Amino acid sequence: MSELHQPISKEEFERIRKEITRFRATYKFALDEISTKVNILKEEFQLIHTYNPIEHVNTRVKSGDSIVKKMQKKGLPLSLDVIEKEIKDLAGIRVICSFVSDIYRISDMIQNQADIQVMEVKDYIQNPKPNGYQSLHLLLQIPVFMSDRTVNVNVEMQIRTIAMDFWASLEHKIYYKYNGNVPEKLMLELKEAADTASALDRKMERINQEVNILKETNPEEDVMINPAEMMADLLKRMDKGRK
Ligand code: 0O2
Repeated sequence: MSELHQPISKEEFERIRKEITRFRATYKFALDEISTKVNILKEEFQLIHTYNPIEHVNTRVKSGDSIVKKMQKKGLPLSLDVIEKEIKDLAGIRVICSFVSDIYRISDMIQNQADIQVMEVKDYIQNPKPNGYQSLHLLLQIPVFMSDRTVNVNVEMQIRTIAMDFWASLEHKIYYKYNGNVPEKLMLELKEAADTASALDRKMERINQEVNILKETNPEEDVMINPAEMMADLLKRMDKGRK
């Protein structure tokens, strides 16, 4: 009988259950912290620059099922210490941006935050994977302050455009549908679709740049405003924003 099949006491079962709950909670807290950071950047951009570079944000703690599959694939034992050491994306945040230039802007801002340690950067935009996958991956370490200790937690941040995300979610479904053995013809079509998505991103970036240049050379006409009226108007707008 393998070690896994040895009967364990109720107390031992309860101890392991608590340990796993605490383990998962640590990654959830890290995601709460990084989400706050991204949301602050998003709101600040909206308020100060009246421009929002972030379309949407998703977070997830890797499911137990995915962890077990990954550990089995790597031929490693299911112990929390080994899982923590070997799986770097237990906590994942995906930031979807409007334009490729926004990806690097957000990445720089995150990397420059004093309490964040950048462990690794994988730029699959400059160097797409052979199947066409594109995204900027940052492996970050952020401190989580608990009641009795501070833990530095790994978080994988994937930053990509809407087009990259559309491609990746479809490819992910196809990959799992075929259990990793995607037929050659479909792989070629997916690669073509990735190139099309990439061309679309380049085109949108160019259009956006042209619009920005137009805005700079043709600013809206200045209107003479009474400063007191302007102040009152701005304060009222802030009230509305707060509701
Ligand atoms: P899920 O379900 O998203 O969590 P690793 O696989 O982490 O041991 P690797 O390949 O060096 O090692 O990691 P990398 O390149 O940083 O990729 C990790 C994650 O990026 C994946 O997590 C996917 O989310 C995404 N990714 C990477 N390559 C591809 C790809 O070709 N297609 C798609 N759709 N996503 C990709 P998981 O754990 O594989 O999946």
